[in-house]
Amino acid sequence: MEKESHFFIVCFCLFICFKTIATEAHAHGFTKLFVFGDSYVDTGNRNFSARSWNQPYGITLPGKPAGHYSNGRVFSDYIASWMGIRSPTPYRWRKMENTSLEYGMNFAFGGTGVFDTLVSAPNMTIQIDLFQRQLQKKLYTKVDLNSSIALVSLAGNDYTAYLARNGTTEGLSAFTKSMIKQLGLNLQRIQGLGVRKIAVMNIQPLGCLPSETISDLYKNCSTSGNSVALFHNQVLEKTVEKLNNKSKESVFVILNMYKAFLSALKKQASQPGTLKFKDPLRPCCEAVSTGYKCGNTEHGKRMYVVCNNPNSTFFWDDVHPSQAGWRAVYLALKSSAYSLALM
Ligand SMILES: *[C@@H]1O[C@H](CO)[C@@H](O)[C@H](O)[C@H]1NC(C)=O
Ligand SMILES: *[C@@H]1O[C@H](CO)[C@@H](O)[C@H](O)[C@H]1NC(C)=O
Ligand SMILES: *[C@@H]1O[C@H](CO)[C@@H](O)[C@H](O)[C@H]1NC(C)=O
Ligand SMILES: *[C@@H]1O[C@H](CO)[C@@H](O)[C@H](O)[C@H]1NC(C)=O
Ligand SMILES: *[C@@H]1O[C@H](CO)[C@@H](O)[C@H](O)[C@H]1NC(C)=O
Ligand SMILES: *[C@@H]1O[C@H](CO)[C@@H](O)[C@H](O)[C@H]1NC(C)=O
Ligand SMILES: *[C@@H]1O[C@H](CO)[C@@H](O)[C@H](O)[C@H]1NC(C)=O
Ligand SMILES: CC(=O)N[C@H]1CO[C@H](CO)[C@@H](O)[C@@H]1O
Repeated sequence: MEKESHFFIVCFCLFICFKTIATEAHAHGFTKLFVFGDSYVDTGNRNFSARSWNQPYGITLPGKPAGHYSNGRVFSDYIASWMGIRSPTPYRWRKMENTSLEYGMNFAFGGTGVFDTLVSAPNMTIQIDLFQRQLQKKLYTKVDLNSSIALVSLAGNDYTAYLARNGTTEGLSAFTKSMIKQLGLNLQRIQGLGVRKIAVMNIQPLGCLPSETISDLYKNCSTSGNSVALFHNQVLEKTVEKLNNKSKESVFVILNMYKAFLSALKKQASQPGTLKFKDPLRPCCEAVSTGYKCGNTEHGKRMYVVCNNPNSTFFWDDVHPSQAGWRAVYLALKSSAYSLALM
């Protein structure tokens, strides 16, 4: 009972708050967005046991937890905004009253990967199955899909799971190759269903995540972490190039998150109108000690601390950018020549 009313209040807030993000109407000729991925793009598919539904997530927008792994918006919200549409409804809420399916659907689940990870939620294959089922129900037509974008954010949790299960980075390059091989097959499947453009996020500089830099008091990115990401991105680029060579027009576009993260982290105050993050690798929400994460409580006591102004940090928690961080990443991508290929 209590959970249910909480659910409706949250939905209503999301509806009001995330509605305001759409500014330009169908700015680039695309009308729908379908999202596959993890916490970087999930807008509420996980159940209430996930930390995205706990305090202090959502503290900036909508002011309470709303299933986003950030203090507010996540990356998919910004892509929807770029398209001039409302952020697509999460799969989990597709049957809610007042849920519009007009802008597409979000199939992303925080914690998931190309392969199965430490979180038992739908992997990429299952997410595409869910999408296919909506098409079988004729919720979206071929014409709809021909003016749609698919956004793909996966692989980060595959690495987390590999390291947790295996303990070392030995054999990691073989793992990268087999994972991207599967990712490539999945991308072809999305293409085969008729989606016009498929934007694939490459992997962020893993060595710069607060979970990696905490041991160094958030001073320097780890070069070994970043080289894993660089190798991943190299293999991904080749795979995507091959897929594009096979199709008549370039269906696949890589969004260079690696470059965009680094550029956003380096932003200087001298550039007017842009954000400057003072201690860029330090997250806003920090656990009080190892073994805890932002959002954890014990006997009702918070096991984390939150900074004074979440708008002033690039990272929100140990692995996720803040809303301000995502905005800076989005602006960096928008200004890079490569992302123009999406238009
Ligand atoms: C995805 O999940 C399904 C169901 O749990 C599982 O059968 C399948 O092997 C997984 N796919 C991959 C590529 O790991
Ligand atoms: C919530 O989701 C997690 C991960 O998918 C799952 O293990 C758990 O059983 C779910 N809990 C409820 C109450 O549905
Ligand atoms: C998709 O749209 C493009 C551009 O509007 C058009 O050239 C193409 O024929 C369409 N394809 C399908 C399958 O409708
Ligand atoms: C762990 O590393 C070993 C040695 O490189 C490799 O053979 C094995 O496949 C790895 N385990 C997993 C789960 O990938
Ligand atoms: C770490 O960062 C500090 C200050 O930013 C810098 O002086 C130092 O050279 C860096 N160390 C390494 C190993 O990169
Ligand atoms: C894709 O096609 C271009 C031009 O034909 C070619 O130079 C390139 O090697 C191809 N890439 C791959 C990965 O096959
Ligand atoms: C943080 O940013 C949001 C959105 O840009 C704004 O609405 C809010 O007032 C800001 N909060 C603070 C404390 O500056
Ligand atoms: C906020 C909002 O749009 N509410 C609408 C929900 O749906 C009912 C019935 O379809 C409308 O009457 C409300 O205006």
